Amino acid sequence: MNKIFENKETFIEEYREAVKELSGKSFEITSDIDRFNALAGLIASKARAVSAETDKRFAKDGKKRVYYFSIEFLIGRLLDNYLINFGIRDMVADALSEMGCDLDKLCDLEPDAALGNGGLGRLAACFLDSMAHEGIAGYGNGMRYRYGLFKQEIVNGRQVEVADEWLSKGYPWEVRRPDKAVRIGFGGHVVSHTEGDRTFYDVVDTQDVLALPYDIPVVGFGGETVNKLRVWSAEPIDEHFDLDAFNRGEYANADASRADAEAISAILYPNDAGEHGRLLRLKQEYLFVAAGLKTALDVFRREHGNDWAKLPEYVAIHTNDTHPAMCGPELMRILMDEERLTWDEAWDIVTKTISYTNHTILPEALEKWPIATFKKLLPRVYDIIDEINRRWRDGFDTTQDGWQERLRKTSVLWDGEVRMANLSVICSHSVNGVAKIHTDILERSVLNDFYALTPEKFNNKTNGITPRRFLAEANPSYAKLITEAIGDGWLDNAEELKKLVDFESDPSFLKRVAHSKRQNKIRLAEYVRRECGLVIDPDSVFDVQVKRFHAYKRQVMNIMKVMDVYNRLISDSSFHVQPTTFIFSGKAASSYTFAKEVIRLINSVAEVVNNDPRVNDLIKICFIPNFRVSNAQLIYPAAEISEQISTAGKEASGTSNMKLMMNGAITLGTMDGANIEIAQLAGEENEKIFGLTTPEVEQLRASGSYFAWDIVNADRDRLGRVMDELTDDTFAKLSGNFESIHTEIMSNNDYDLVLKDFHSYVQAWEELTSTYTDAQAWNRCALHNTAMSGWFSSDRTIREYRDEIWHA
Ligand code: 26Q
Repeated sequence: MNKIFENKETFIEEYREAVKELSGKSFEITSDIDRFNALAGLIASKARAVSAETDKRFAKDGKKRVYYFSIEFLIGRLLDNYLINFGIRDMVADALSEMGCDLDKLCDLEPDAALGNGGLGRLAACFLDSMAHEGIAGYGNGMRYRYGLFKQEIVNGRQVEVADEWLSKGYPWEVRRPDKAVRIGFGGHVVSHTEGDRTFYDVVDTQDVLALPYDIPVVGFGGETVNKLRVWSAEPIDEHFDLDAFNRGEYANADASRADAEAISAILYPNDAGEHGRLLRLKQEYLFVAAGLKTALDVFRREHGNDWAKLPEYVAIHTNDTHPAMCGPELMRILMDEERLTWDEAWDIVTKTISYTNHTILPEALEKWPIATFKKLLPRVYDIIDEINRRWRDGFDTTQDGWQERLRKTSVLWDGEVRMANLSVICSHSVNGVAKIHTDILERSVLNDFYALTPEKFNNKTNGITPRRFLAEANPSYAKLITEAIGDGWLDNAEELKKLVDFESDPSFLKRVAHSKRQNKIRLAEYVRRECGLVIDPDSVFDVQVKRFHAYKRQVMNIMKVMDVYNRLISDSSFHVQPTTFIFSGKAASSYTFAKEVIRLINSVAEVVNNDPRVNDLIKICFIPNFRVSNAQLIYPAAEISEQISTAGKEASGTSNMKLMMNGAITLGTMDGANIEIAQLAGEENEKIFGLTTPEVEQLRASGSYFAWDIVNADRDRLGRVMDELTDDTFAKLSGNFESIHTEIMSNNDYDLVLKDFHSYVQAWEELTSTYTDAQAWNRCALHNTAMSGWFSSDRTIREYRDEIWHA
């Protein structure tokens, strides 16, 4: 363990000094925000010192460097996490309390860096944690958005988006590095000149912006390795400030070039299909790719000189989805146009250096760009893509049956569009999915034509989560109990959680498990009372679905289940349920009308149900606004049922399923994504699985014999009633009925199979909750889930990437 403070006394001394330096005042009269900034600043400076040592060690050892390119890093808050990873959390909490100050309160003041949408961005953040823990020289490369993902407010049941000004109070973790700025050219045109038998290309008349890096330290658990996350901000090249315009009173015009450049890193785009084709998004993608590659190549050159053939030996470039797909053509451009390698030399290096992870099989989510847009913005990169495509076609074996169809499906350029997934596959030596079934689907269908040509490129890397943040930090009472039972080795090696199996038949231990869960439920109930003004009962079952809103995730099926339960409670006196609090949280992309209507439906049903004295002590519905990493850390530990109910074949992996499992929630889910591996590890008897499987979904669709109306008509009493209530005024109390949801489901013949799976879902829920009264059996099952969750540590995932993809 790296000791960054001699002892508590030296910590207090240094901390007082830091507070004084930052605020000019002595500790006693400073505000909490000054105290937070000084503490984070102090830890950040220690982290940077260890980072410099780490870097020296890596350089001396000739370590391969791994660059993780991701347009999102959903890192959340860092202070608590870094104190845990440095192994000084208890000491610092103690010291602060001696100083009359509460560490938790200070941690709560940290802005929640929301530089990501959901799963993909949080995965990137967990990977940074695990790379540092595993001692990998791993660096994040991403974007520094001025506004993170919007803040969600709920007004009259509806989602309202508010700008997230996360930088407004300063951000103590980052260091601006103007010395490492990179000039990025957009537009212009390609010129060529010949030297001997070679032609060289260049782009002239470009409009340039400056990519400015900010470095954030990444502290690995154990404190031995501190890596870096580098995020890029766009700025004007030089101050094109127009004094004449300013003096004429045209203030906006005077600073126009600044505004144009800064727009590139102003906002994070939502993960909604409707956002494709925005020029600014393409600029973002190129900016962080071009600037990040420049960083990686500069480091390589410094350490290994100009022997580019050695690049794959010392550098791995990993592309998180297709958003960094320009890594391929941009690296080709640098190696050919700037370093003067031939195409063949450069191509060999590029394909040995780059690897690609796919995160979705939804066809509407596969990234495509109009060729015309692309060519105009990035003419040279486009020409290289054109050449990659031409060579790909030329290499086709036209003696094989069906080659034309295969060519159509694998081409990068088709129908006037650049297909980024195909570009990513062709430029990579490795292509992976994020759960076993997801990789199977990629191989069997979405990328089947590539798989047929190069099966050896394909591999699976089931996602993982960091147990430091999602167990140790989020759930301190459970973590303490676990450590008392099995020691603290699980922090380092989460597979040690398996030792908890020995305690599954220990009634007194199970009672303590239940006690910790109850404390976490009380903690969440207090948060809910503060944030929503709603009182929820910690003795009810906490049934939780928290994730982005999307049709395939089927939050609508969940709330329809609640509507059905409510209907039966008020009309059937023989019907009983286990008292339950249905907890929802998550954001919908601002242009995704259906998803936003589902949020309004949940809040509208809540309004009616929560105010109906007939059911009040039985069911409550709670929508927690503004789901983000910080409140997720309160929600997961309090959950007892983990709702993972996507249509089979649609959720690539899911990671909230893993976070909930690790915190002792029981999965109520379909056989989709990583739910399958969860059920295998924990045993199906310790989860509740329902609904159609992927092959059944495929068969049903292919048969053409599915008629949504038949399902509704076959069950007028319950499903029919729920559907009717979407269009009548039962739940139209806040702002109108839900005709649009009804229409969306029926006019698409129940595309997401909400109606088809409804019955088995409600039944599974009833069966599962009916077992809640046997507290001991329930707690045993909860503990078993935690015990078997260790495999889902992102440390395991990262070791697989290291050994099988990066060879680092
Ligand atoms: C693309 C083009 C233009 C604008 C936005 C986007 C965009 C942005 C973000 C497209 C997709 C995303 C995010 C996708 C995502 O989070 N996918 C999830 O990744 C997780 C980690 O692998 C999986 O566990 C989830 O199953 C998957 O849905």
